[in-house]
Amino acid sequence: MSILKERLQQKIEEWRPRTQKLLNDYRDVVVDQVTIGHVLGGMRGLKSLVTDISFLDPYEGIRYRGYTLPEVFEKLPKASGAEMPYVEGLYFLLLTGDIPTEKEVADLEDEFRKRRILPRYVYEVIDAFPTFSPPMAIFSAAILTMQRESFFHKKYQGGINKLDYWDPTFEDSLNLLAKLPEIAAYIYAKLYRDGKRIQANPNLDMGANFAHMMGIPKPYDDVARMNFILHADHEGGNVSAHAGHLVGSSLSDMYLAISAMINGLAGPLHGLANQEVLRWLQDLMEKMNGQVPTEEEMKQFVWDTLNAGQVVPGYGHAVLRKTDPRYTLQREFCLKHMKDDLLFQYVDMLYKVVPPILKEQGKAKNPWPNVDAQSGVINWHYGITEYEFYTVLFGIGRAIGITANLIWDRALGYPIERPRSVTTEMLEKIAMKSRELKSAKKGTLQQ
Ligand code: HAX
Repeated sequence: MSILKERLQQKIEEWRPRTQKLLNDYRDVVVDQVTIGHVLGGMRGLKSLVTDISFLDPYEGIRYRGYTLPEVFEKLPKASGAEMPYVEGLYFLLLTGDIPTEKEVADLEDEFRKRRILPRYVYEVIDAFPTFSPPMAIFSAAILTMQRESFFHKKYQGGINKLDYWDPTFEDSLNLLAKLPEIAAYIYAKLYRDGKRIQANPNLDMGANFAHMMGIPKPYDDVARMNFILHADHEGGNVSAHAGHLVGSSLSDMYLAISAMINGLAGPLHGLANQEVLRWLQDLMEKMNGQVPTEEEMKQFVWDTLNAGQVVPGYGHAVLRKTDPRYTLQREFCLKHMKDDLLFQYVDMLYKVVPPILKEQGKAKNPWPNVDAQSGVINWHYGITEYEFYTVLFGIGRAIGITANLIWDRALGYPIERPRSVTTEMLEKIAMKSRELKSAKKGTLQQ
């Protein structure tokens, strides 16, 4: 058994009584209250899910297993000479809550290495797509096509104790994660490099191997590591995390759940925003003939977008109420490595210009940039100018967090998700009743 699996098993056994106690002794304790605003407003802010992998504070940003992002980057082991930690180390942390040692990371790297080879039919499925297909659709289909490999599915068919569900789910997760970078690199080669792919180098860690398969020299290995780590998890309620959890809750296996998670990520209000930023900026660059706009010109461009009834991509957030620390960390990387990049200068000017405009417009609750405002420009700088591909990179990272969540969902026996829905008429009746109660109360007070 790998070090990670052994540790995970121990943690699961320690954790189970906590969940059981909450269910047995405190089942009816109120956590939050559901209002009409929640029901009609996408359940925004409603506390109704549980995950221990990460927690998002509106002002501080994400914590993975209790660690802020700067702490994660500082504490996780790094390859010699690397600026960014091993992605494998993050997976160990997300699954166990422990910062791994070099040895533990090396053991996990070895696990991924053993599971890396892509079945031939995956290449064939990717090849069968028309070349103008959106990369996220191909990515999702490539994952889905591997469902036949699911160990969980086979075990379930054969009959398996509920308490052991997490085990084949863990195996599926490692098998899938080990293959995602190669699937993504092959999609890229197929769509934009005439199918000329670079063979994986099994001696490299996940980030370095991805950079190698993309044919991009250093420091892109660090960019890949940073990218996968930053995008891994953002607690349970965002569309991709929730989609993965929801589908997995019916005991659909990892391949089905992660394909669904990828489909949720592919929406422009979620992960696709990273490529929307580039599409939007390209439009401005064309207008400016490649020159950096003045602040006044930039302001006008932002207002034109808003006045056309569109959103400014890369800005705003459903939970965050300050600049996303994932944005800040990427900005620091840009300032160190690509300060003079023209597109970075555009992005940096947006940071100055957009928040006051969104505040003045008065609609967005959070005028500050999110993770997607900065990631595209880095990939562009290192030669991935095909911006429709950027959300695939996000998808590799997010799969790291969602697979970890799904393993724990199974370990703690979370049930199939099944909230109730109501009709508009029912809501109207609830609203009327509340109004009547309020005026009756007011009448009693006045008497
Ligand atoms: N530009 C223009 N208007 C914006 C805006 C933006 N960046 N952000 C929010 N608003 C608008 C909303 O569209 C909404 O308008 P209506 O009242 O007309 O519907 C109003 O402000 C209130 O929205 P909110 O409560 O502040 O934000 P939501 O929780 O509803 O939505 C979004 C959060 C991230 C979807 C939103 O801020 C947005 O559309 N941003 C631009 C797209 C984007 O960057 N998405 C990526 C977010 C991070 C992420 O998930 N990454 O994967």
